[in-house]
Amino acid sequence: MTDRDSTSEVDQNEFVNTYLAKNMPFVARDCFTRSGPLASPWDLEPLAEKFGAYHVPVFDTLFEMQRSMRFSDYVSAIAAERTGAKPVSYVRWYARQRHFQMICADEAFAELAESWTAPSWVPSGGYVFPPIKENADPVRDRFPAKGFFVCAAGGRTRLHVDPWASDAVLCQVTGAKRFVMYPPSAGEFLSDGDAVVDLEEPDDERFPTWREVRPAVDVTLSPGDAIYIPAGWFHAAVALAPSVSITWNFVHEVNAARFAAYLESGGSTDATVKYFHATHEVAPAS
Ligand SMILES: O=C(O)CCC(=O)C(=O)O
Ligand SMILES: [Fe+2]
Repeated sequence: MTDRDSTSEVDQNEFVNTYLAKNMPFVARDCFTRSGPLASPWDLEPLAEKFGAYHVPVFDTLFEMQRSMRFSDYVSAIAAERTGAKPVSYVRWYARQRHFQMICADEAFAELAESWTAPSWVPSGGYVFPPIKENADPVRDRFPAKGFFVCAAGGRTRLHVDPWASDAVLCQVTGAKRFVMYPPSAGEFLSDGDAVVDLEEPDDERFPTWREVRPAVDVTLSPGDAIYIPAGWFHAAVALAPSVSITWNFVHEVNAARFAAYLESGGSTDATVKYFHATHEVAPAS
């Protein structure tokens, strides 16, 4: 990445043509606004006050849900962790992205709609997944894997590639987070086809060549920063302080062919793909 790839002076056209279309990562500093309960940079308490009674899903260091707990209990557990108690894992509180989903963050997102804005370089239309042609806004529209991610310092997401041949944006709201990315071409070193190496607890026997590649991106995100994660890129994150991020996935029409190939190779039966196709059906003309 060059310095140019680490500014916020990029408009939607440039983002689409220089980064999205070329599958190149992008870090933007101080590029979205927070207010209300999302504004206090090092503090989860205002969020816990507002949403403490909600049950939120708690995950391992990847996408395996372990249990649910009251958000207030989770925030208390994080506070205890600062004083050395047993570590708790990672809250991934997703908006609805499938028909059968026990816990949804939709109400919380609706209540926080005035508390943040998406970065201005985020396209306001032209999506094929979800199929929103214009006036798209990640603040109020549903997107696949749109969620609040909350964890203590040390909370992390292991190295992985996102599903749906989709891109992602992650906005860092609270606390610092280290973010590492490798290009798709590093896959033969990092993955055996089934699993991907865990950078913190590597299995050198199973992944003997993983040390032969270096991350193309290794950045610390601060509150107000955002990162674009292109499809197929391996990425991992670790919180350096108690952390809140907002993230979502999407496919823009410049990458429609790639998404069509994904659908053809079996993706059309995916529960999230089916959900977004069903919920965006255009009403018949009257
Ligand atoms: O911020 C993180 O923990 C990583 C987010 C991510 O990569 C994902 O949810 O797919
Ligand atoms: Fe991811």
